[in-house]
Amino acid sequence: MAEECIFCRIVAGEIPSDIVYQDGDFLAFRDIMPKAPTHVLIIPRTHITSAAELTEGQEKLAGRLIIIAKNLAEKEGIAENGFRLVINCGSEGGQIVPHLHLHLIGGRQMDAKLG
Ligand code: DGP
Repeated sequence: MAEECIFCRIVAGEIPSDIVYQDGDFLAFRDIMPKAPTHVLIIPRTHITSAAELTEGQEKLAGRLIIIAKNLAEKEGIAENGFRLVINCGSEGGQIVPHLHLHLIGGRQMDAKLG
């Protein structure tokens, strides 16, 4: 656990969150500043600063993030109409919290253009 990391503190239960999924390796909870009716963050319990820190051999972890997001999209009822998955990486990528997280966003029409 990284002491100063907000998401590590959520994993540790030190900061409350609206958890929608958890298993031994991952946690998913509702974003505190939702950009759409459904906005969930899926994170590994272990501290990985960003997607840029992923290494060869972590394919399973990276893939699980997407599978969990897809399962949650179905559970949230947004899979049929569509949804968006986003990983911001680093400062120019718009990453604010330095703990790898996948945004699952849906429940409204998304702008087709990115950025
Ligand atoms: P990013 O820009 O990709 O680093 O997005 C970080 C997201 O994390 C942002 O949408 C707001 C959310 N967030 C920040 N702090 C908290 C928190 O304490 N609880 C929850 N649930 N979400 C948070």
